[in-house]
Amino acid sequence: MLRAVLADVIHFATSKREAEDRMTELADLTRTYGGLAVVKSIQRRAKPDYRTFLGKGKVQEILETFPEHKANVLVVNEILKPGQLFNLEEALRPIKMKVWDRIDLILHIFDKHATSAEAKLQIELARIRHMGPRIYNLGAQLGRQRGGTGTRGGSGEGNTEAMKRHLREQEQRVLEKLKAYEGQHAEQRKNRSRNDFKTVALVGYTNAGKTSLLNALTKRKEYAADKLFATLDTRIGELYLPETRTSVLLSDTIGFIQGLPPELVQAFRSTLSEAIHADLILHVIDATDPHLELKMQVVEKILEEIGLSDRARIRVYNKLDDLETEFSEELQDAYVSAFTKVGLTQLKKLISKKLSPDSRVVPTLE
Ligand SMILES: Nc1nc2c(ncn2[C@@H]2O[C@H](COP(=O)(O)OP(=O)(O)OP(=O)(O)O)[C@@H](O)[C@H]2O)c(=O)[nH]1
Ligand SMILES: [Mg+2]
Repeated sequence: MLRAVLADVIHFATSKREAEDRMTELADLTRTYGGLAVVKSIQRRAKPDYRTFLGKGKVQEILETFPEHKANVLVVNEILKPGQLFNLEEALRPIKMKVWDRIDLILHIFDKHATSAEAKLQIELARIRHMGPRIYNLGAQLGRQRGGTGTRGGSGEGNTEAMKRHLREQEQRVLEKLKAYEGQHAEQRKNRSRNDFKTVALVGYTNAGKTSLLNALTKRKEYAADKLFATLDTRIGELYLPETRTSVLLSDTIGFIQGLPPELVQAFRSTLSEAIHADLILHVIDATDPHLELKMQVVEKILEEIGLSDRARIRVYNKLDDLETEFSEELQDAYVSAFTKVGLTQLKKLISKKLSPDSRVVPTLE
């Protein structure tokens, strides 16, 4: 069982509310992994300690309270620099505590939930890319620890050289295997467009209700859960549009989350390929989320990173059944509940409208 100390370092200017919400998300991630948060620590500083991320006093406190909490991993709510990870692990070695950053935790969740071979490969690639800089830094760290050059740093250097080479070779192997899947996806897409299917992709922050909407709109019954990253693969269902009496294909995929570096997003390219090639994007938003603005920005940014900023898009505000406050509705957006199915007819109308040829720019024939 994972017993975690959750630690965050925030700036003095960050509001209490924002600090608590950051911590809640980290605790949710820990719960999603199946772990227990035994300590939640928020430290205010001008900036994280460059050596150990957390201040000296905090590290000391973790060491001292160990007998009480018996935590076995420290999870830091940021991306650690390789040197910081190394120094923290050194400092916590006496109590054998592991150190993870936010990305390590997310990768562990992915790993636990992944079922398909393709998802597993993508996680492997993300892991390699997250590990890379740490290994590159290790040689330098070891060298410095031994008192700089000229001492017996040689074997350490040699080892890290071998590790770097190994990592590069692993990355190549994984990339090649993933290429085969990308080829398959491309083939499937070709068949669909030959059969004249338009494609619509559900995207959004994790836990927004994408899978629930896929289930409500199609006959599929996929796993939806109050967990982050319940879905890691692409799922596709058929959606009938009464307006135009046509069917389109609706795809669901992995949710987005803040703080994912672009290299990691890129590792999921092939899972995201349905979204990348979709005719229309449905951006699903949890209307009850107090942070919907921030989360919408996170999604927009990731869409931009995968080259989708200009794609036709509908914003779909979900969970209306659970919404207590008033909402000012915009005509171009959809307001729905996957639970009560309210708003789904209107959503389908909006989809038909966006997909019908006269609503887009028709290229002139030469
Ligand atoms: N009240 C309410 N809850 C909803 C609605 N739609 C989804 N939920 C809940 O929101 C949580 C997340 O739903 P999912 O459909 O798994 O969300 P997702 O976006 O696919 O999440 P990931 O795959 O984990 O990224 C679940 O607990 C659902 O029961 C809705 O219309 N109303
Ligand atoms: Mg899902």
